[in-house]
Amino acid sequence: LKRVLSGIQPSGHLHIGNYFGMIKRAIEWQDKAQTLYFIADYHALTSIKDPQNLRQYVRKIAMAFLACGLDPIKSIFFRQSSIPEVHELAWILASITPFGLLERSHSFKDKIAKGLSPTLALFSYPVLMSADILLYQSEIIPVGQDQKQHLEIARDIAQKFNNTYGEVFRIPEPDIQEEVAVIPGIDGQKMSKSYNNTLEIFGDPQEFKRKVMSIKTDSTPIAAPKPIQGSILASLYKLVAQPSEYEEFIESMKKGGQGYAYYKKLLLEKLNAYFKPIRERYKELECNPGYVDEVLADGAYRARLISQETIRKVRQAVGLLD
Ligand code: AQP
Repeated sequence: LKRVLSGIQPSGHLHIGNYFGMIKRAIEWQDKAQTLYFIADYHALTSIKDPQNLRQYVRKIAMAFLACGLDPIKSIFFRQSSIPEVHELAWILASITPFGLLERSHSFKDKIAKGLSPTLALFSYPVLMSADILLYQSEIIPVGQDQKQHLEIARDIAQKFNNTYGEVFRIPEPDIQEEVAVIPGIDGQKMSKSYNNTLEIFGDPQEFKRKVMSIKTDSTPIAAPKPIQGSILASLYKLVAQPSEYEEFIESMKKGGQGYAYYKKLLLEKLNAYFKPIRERYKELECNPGYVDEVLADGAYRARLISQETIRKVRQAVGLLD
């Protein structure tokens, strides 16, 4: 069986970009591969400085992933910080990582442009992410397009390690689905917590409605045909509707005669119908905090069996073990 791994940062609330870009695909892999999914709480420390917030986000992201269909028997589901070996590996990988490789990271530059302070941790994020992947000998990494460069860095580091010390690591591959690689936010940029343009799946329903109704559109008059190319409404509708419903939707837009509010309401209904069962499961999980703790403890135990085996090989390879 192939080994599939992915992670999500508990740095805010789960949005539909995370769901369609990564989680949905991650859930599909559960029946075809050995799957490991984790809550990247060490990574979240680069942006979340309030301990109480971090605790809450970890719990909410864990419930969200479970509600979306993560099966804790089929998948190993754990917190990144439950596995200390990841830091040992990150240090060893850092020792062979060229500075210039990290200097080219778009994500680092973007995050600084968005106002995050340029800490050492933010700069070396791709090294810790490489350790996350390689520690579990992962082969397939379902992610959104924004993680593509990080995956390339992980591949480079794994190859460099193998060339220097002998074959220890499998070389991971990104699994990026073209149609959902970049889900647009309500302003048309990539949906992202830090752009404040997200549609949060488990947030307040009124706020969800308000955000859907404020999706950016052009100023085409009501009677005029609406452009499909670049339409955020059409892109989002396609994610949650049947193909025939989507065809009807865009045919109607092309014909004209309705204002944008009409299409926004259709989208809102479809989104709510799509996420209804997932939201119901989330509500059930909220009533059962002990269950989430148990799942994460069991996942940590199973993840650690793999991480300890890898770290032994790594220590041997680099000369830290006799
Ligand atoms: N808009 C998106 N379209 C497709 N995939 C997306 N992902 C995030 N946004 C989109 C994918 O979701 C997974 C988990 O994301 P994350 O929370 O670990 O990282 P992120 O990319 O930092 O999420 P945000 O909302 O974009 O946060 P900020 O603003 O902090 O950067 C990843 O696989 C990601 O590709």
